[in-house]
Amino acid sequence: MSVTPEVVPFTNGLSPPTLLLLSLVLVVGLLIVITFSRRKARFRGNALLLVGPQDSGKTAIISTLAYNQTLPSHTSLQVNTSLVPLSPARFLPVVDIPGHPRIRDQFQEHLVNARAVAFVVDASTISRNGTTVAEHLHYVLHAITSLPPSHLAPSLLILAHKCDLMKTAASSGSSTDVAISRVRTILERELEKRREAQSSGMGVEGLGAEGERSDMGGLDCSSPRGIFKFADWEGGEVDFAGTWANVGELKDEEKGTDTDGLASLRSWLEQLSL
Ligand SMILES: Nc1nc2c(ncn2[C@@H]2O[C@H](COP(=O)(O)OP(=O)(O)O)[C@@H](O)[C@H]2O)c(=O)[nH]1
Ligand SMILES: [Mg+2]
Repeated sequence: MSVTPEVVPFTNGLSPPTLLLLSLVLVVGLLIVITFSRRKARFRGNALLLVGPQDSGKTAIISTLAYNQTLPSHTSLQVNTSLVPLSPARFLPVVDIPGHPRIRDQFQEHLVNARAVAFVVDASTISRNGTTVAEHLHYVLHAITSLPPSHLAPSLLILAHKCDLMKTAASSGSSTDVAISRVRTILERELEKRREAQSSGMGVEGLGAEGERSDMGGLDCSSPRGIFKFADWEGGEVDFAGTWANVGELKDEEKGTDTDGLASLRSWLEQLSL
């Protein structure tokens, strides 16, 4: 004798208001799950990229961070990666991307793995090189703002480096403050020139011989009339720090408490939740 099991819908015995409530809870639950999974899907890498013009000091910075010494300098034509110890048991992959125009395009490949980007500027020569340094920075700003929406933009730090070479009058404050304000002012002025040239349809200088990129974006600002200011940059927050690497030219009394000149970079890295 076979027994046919009676199929009872589980909703039996539930009053319509309860049913309505149940389906509401279900829909809200689903929405929450979808939102969270979307958020999780936004990807951000874990590396620090060191970019910037040739000879600005990127290799000196990475070797000081990784090995506590600067190695004899040679023009590098290769991307360099090192694991840098942060606080105990935390290691940060740092990628040094040479500024040579032919190699700097590799920046974009590494950008997808970046938690942070440090644009290294030689503060002692920025007054002379402002235009070309700004052109390079424009390229970096453009690349950051062109990341797909599935990516969280990396944090951006502009390093006014070689602060030890800044000749400052005693009255004008510490050499790092002077270096930072000079780098900020000059780059803002040069980037504003590029933005203005673009918006008036004149186009801007291309990047080296490899191609005109007058369509490069990345300079949008929320300020009145869109004037370029780092504080108003729509691509995210831009931080500044002043550093120097110990290349053996500093006397002990000039070093103060910062023994290798990179304390401000280290503390910036510590506050990123890596
Ligand atoms: N005085 C001084 N020289 C530096 C500093 N950092 C780097 N240099 C020198 O600047 C030159 C270029 O540095 P390097 O790290 O090779 O620059 P990169 O091309 O950006 O990798 C080398 O001769 C370094 O010794 C610094 O903070 N102060
Ligand atoms: Mg180098």
